[in-house]
Amino acid sequence: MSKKSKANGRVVSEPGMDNTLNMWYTELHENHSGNIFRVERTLESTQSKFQRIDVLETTGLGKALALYGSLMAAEGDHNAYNEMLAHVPLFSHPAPANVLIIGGGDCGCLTNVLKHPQVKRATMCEIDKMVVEVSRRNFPKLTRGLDDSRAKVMFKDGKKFLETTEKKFDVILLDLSDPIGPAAELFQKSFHQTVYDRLNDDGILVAQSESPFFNQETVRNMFANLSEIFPLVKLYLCHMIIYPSALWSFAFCSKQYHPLDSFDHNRYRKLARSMKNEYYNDDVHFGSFALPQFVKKLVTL
Ligand code: SPD
Repeated sequence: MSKKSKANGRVVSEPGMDNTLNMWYTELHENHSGNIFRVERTLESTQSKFQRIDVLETTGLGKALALYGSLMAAEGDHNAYNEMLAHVPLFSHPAPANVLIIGGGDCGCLTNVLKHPQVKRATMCEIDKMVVEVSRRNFPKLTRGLDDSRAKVMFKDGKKFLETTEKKFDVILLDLSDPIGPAAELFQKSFHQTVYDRLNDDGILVAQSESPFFNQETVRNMFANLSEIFPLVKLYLCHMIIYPSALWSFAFCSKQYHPLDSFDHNRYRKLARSMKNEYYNDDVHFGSFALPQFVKKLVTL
């Protein structure tokens, strides 16, 4: 029954509009499902030569970075992706002095690589300078590594760089967005062969390899290709709330070292406290290689 007063008649109001500031970021996966995060405001929105770049202040996950409408990083995701991409190979290699990151514009991987005192030089080759600039302005925790004297950042096409450099690396990390647009080339076998050639004889490559739930063909094809190049290829997982399916995969590819047999327990124990990790630890290192059956099937050739 509507409220009524003698003087004013029936009260007219729309309580459903009390909360009009009701903005949501929606990211669809395969056009049938998706992630949705509540947005307080847009902090930056710009277009670089390569892609659209947005920084959003979200309600639940703090600041978040989206490239071409796909979330890459958020303050509240516990840094799982960056820590797993960096620490799993670095604790599996006995002397990771020279590390190369291809991509990685938000600098979260670089910052984690530089938590290792064994690293003498961490080179990051990112095609889009604007991603690094936007990240530096908005994500101080992720970009801390930029101020480390061991960091060397270049703004170049990663494929061209690796095809022309004569340098060799102990560890190469492919911190890539998705296999679309110009980055697609960096997911292909010919590029992985170039990476293999630029690794030292005991080198390790880790490549992000997409969602084992939504991108099964990508995972299957990448692992088949990589297994034709590297003697040892293992898939490992992490939980990433902002990525499709919240489950993410990495390809650990090695010329010599096994990620579990070569794990350096002593070095980990010495460094664990100072690293201030939010996701990675020694148990997670080992557990991340335990695969659910549906993932195991993707990489069983
Ligand atoms: N669809 C999002 C997949 C993102 C994977 N890579 C992220 C790179 C962030 N440095």
